[in-house]
Amino acid sequence: MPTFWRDEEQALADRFLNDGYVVRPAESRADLDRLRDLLADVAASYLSLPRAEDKGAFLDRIHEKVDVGRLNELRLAVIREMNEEPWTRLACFNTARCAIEVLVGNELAMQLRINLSIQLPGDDSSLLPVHADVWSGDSPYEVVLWIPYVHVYGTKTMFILPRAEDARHQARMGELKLKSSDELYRAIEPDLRWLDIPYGNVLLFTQNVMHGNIVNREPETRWSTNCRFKSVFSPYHDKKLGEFFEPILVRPATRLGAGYRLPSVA
Ligand SMILES: O=C(O)CCC(=O)C(=O)O
Ligand SMILES: [Fe+2]
Repeated sequence: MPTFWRDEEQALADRFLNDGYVVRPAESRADLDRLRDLLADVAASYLSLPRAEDKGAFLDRIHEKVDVGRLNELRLAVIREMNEEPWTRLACFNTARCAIEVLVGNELAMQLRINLSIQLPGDDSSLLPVHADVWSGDSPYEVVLWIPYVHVYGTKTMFILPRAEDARHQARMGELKLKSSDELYRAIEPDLRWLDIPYGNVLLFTQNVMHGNIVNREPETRWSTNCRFKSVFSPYHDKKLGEFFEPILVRPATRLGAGYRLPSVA
């Protein structure tokens, strides 16, 4: 039987299946820059600072302007403004649209609200210890588009457990009777990948594998957004269509099919 995959799409799919993630250049640098600039300008306005010339450097050094006490307020303000702008979800999608169509499908549901994570150096108040989102109500059919707005590396990035290692550790979790996420972290630590992602690239990953972050010990602040996509007809879990997800691309044949009624013969 001939493969129905195109070569380059097959290569992308294989990489994703093998590792559980792929890092690739943003498909639209203009959309990525526009998102980054929005984050920087909204943060500047919230902190009553002039708009920065170099938006990336401003984001990297935001810890010089805001302390942990006010961080959550800032984060919520930026999330609100980002989600009020009508163009931001489309811009996110445009950074990875072809890859998402290859990895997830071309009839898609997208998360309604984009999440933002800001991690100041030394801040232990906004951590996401090792987890797989599917353990807490996400559908295993979801793929996360994770976009960094600064160069992320070392402890400033997130870690992920590649699929094979994840399967090995998940198989042993019952027998190890790990009592805390700290113990779990110590067990998987040797196999973790710390994703070094220069600005200009995006990450797509499955939240079926373990991932998370630790205290950022680098001298710069991390800024990233995450947003989930799934095939519109794949099974939903706690995060429902219409509440958490919204269809963004439904093809004509599906519309025709969904709206069709057989003529009544009675
Ligand atoms: O941003 C991070 O460090 C973790 C993100 C995460 O856990 C997620 O998007 O599911
Ligand atoms: Fe997660």
